[in-house]
Amino acid sequence: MKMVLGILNTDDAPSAMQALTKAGFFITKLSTTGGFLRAGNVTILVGVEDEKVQEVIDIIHEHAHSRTQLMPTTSEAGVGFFPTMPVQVRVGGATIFVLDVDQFLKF
Ligand code: 2BA
Repeated sequence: MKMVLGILNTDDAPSAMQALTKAGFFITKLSTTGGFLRAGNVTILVGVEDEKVQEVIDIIHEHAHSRTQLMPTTSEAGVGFFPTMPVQVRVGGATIFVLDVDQFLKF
């Protein structure tokens, strides 16, 4: 068994989760924050049999789109911080990790 851990853009997560649920997968959604942009994203956990991993990845891929986001920056000028031009950052639609599961128990 595997655990597919997907970090999704907040805008893509609802349709990806709807498609995964429709396909019969069980999902847990976590509200998370990216360490770099400090913007909200969505992390989903999907526990699946090994042969279903690719189907989960394909569904997420179908619904995840990369986009550019603006990152506000500041500079220190000796008299305090002031805003400078925001930097464009290319953010992927989804970052996926596939982990081995030792045990899967439900009580
Ligand atoms: P953030 O950490 O907010 O990163 C947003 C985007 O900023 C990244 O997009 C990447 O384009 C850029 N970025 C991140 N860290 C950087 C760094 N140290 N130097 C330069 N640019 C950097 P993605 O790579 O598509 O990542 C989207 C989100 O997925 C990330 O949000 C983070 O929450 C998660 N993520 C990506 N890779 C990860 C990893 N190896 N481990 C844990 N989380 C990861």
